[in-house]
Amino acid sequence: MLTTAHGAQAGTEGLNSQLQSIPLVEQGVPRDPMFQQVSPAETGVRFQNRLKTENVRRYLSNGAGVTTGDYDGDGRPDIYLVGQDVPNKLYRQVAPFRFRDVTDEAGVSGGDAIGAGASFVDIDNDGDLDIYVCNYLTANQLYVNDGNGTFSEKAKAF
Ligand SMILES: [Ca+2]
Ligand SMILES: [Ca+2]
Ligand SMILES: [Ca+2]
Repeated sequence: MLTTAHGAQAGTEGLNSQLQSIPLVEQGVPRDPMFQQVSPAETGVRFQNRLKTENVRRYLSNGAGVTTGDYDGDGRPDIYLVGQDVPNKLYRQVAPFRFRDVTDEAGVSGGDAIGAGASFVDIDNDGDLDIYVCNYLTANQLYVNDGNGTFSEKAKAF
């Protein structure tokens, strides 16, 4: 027996006749996975955020980061990966799901900074994506897109 807010009592048999049981997932039917793992050999992305063991307790919990965006305007998203004890990497997508490491020619490695995160953003509103990098213990970096495959670090200027 159930009691309503008004104090009236209702039999559970009456409620049961109004309830329906609907399964959330059809059981026994395999579903297509939403994601598929693609190997570094296929993509060309070989980045690893390897930590020095002496630094594990200092900033392991901070993590690093990744951002994606089409910095060169060719219609294919590119990837910028942040390293803590390793240089950051910019991978340009040169063909569908094929990437090339263009970090050095683009000038966006982050140097010795301990990276903590990054975002693609058009900070100067000129139509191309720039890269803002957050660092641990050192100043953040702002790589402004020169429009020719290279970037200039201009955090102080902004
Ligand atoms: Ca691109
Ligand atoms: Ca820009
Ligand atoms: Ca620009």
